[in-house]
Amino acid sequence: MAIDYTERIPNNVNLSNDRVLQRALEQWQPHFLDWWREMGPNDFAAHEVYLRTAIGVDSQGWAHYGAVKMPDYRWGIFLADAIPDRTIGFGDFYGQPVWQQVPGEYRSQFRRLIVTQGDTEPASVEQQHLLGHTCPSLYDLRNLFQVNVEEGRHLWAMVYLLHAYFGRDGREEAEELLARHSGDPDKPRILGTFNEPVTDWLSFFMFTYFTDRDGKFQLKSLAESSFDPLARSCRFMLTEEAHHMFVGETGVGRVVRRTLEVMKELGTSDADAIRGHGAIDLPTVQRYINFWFTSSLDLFGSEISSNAANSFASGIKGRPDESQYEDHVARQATFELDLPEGGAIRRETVSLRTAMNEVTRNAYARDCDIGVKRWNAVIRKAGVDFQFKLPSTRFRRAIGSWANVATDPEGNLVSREAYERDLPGWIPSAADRDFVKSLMLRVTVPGKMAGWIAPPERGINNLAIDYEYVHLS
Ligand code: BYC
Repeated sequence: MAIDYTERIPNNVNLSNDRVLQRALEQWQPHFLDWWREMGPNDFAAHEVYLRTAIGVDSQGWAHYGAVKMPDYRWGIFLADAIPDRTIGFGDFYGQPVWQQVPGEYRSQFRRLIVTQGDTEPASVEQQHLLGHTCPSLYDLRNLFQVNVEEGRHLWAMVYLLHAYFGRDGREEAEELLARHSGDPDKPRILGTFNEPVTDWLSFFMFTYFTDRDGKFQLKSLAESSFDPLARSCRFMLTEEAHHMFVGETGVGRVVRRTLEVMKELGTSDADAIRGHGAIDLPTVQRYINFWFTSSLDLFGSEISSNAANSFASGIKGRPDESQYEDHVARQATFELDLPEGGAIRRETVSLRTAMNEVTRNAYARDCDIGVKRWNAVIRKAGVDFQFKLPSTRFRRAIGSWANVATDPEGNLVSREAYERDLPGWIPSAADRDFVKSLMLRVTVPGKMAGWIAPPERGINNLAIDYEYVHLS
């Protein structure tokens, strides 16, 4: 169904046919806009930004590009088209028709997942609240704002589901989504990573590479859901999410390219010399990778989880790309994993259903490695003897079986003392962060880049790199 932009809330869910729901969402809308003004990139509210907006949900040309002031962005409710006669693709109800309503017995489980998903969206906007002030170029500034407005829209996607299918509880949860704030000591965001500050652009690129990729895998799992409106919301969100990971992969890649240029110019790999020349040495980039990859691994939950088993059994949340598996019921299937036990590592066989978080985490880690290999290929081509490596999924974990287990980045058990001693060299130290922050000086001349990052290969939507993507004057 086409998106109706004549409505106060653009939508393709026939909102005007349900006056009660429409009114409830129209009451939430000003609260969202107040939140955006307070917690979003509001210092740039008066400037036009070259943004894409969804105009349809099909694969051809869903996006329209144009100059928009962010508060005028048309946030709305867009579901991917329904798949006719879709049936449940996994779990105990495998093969039965998908649900258009939430069955009472699964209501709280669905609500918990939708709230958790919804909570991450405004959280990320809050984390990036002030980044615009230190943009390395107008191109990057525009990308930041594109990511921000789309995260705002993803919040709308979850709020629609809460309002439309969870009655009063859902409306209260929708209010709470605007009341919790990233890093707030009293009312923090639900998941750990979304309370980490993102105050420099290297962290932003790492966040969009690693943390948005968790978004990709969680959305893929929810896109399999037996609750069809949730599945359709997530399918459309996935199309928007791809750009965020592109920003991360190319962002880190451009940092690496610039560092390689400086290394070549100076004829050295000495970190101090590279830093002295205003670029970020590769070991520092590796430490940022270590930090953001491990923090994002926690977002998949525990290795062994009864929540995950229940969600799979009832068809609430599947595996990403469920269709690639042969056994969609997984009642008898088992899964082997390594667990820490009394200072040693033990291989254990558990029910596959309880290990669904680990299955998804492993798929995520493999996907993360693809970009790392691309960055490494650029380094190799430059003739530099250095390669990035993802740390082990056991390293620096705060959630699950490996939480608070002392390991090195390779995943070998080490003493607590050795861990405490070596950790500052494995993740960004205060000095690393201060150095990276010292580079964050705003560059806003069209086409110009800060000295620590190479230009992108091409502009947005086939425009030139020196196009004025944000009108600051
Ligand atoms: N921090 O059985 P467990 C995105 C909680 S990112 C704090 O281990 P379960 C985006 C868990 O909630 C994608 N708490 O795991 C990216 C549970 O609490 P309750 C976001 C954590 O339940 C960038 C308890 O521990 N979407 O879209 O199987 C920018 C035991 O849970 C953490 C989703 O996450 C943590 N890291 O799975 C913008 C999808 N991990 O309920 C956006 C929805 C676990 O007992 N969420 N806990 O109080 C889920 O599917 C699941 O809630 C989880 C955990 C995968 C997070």
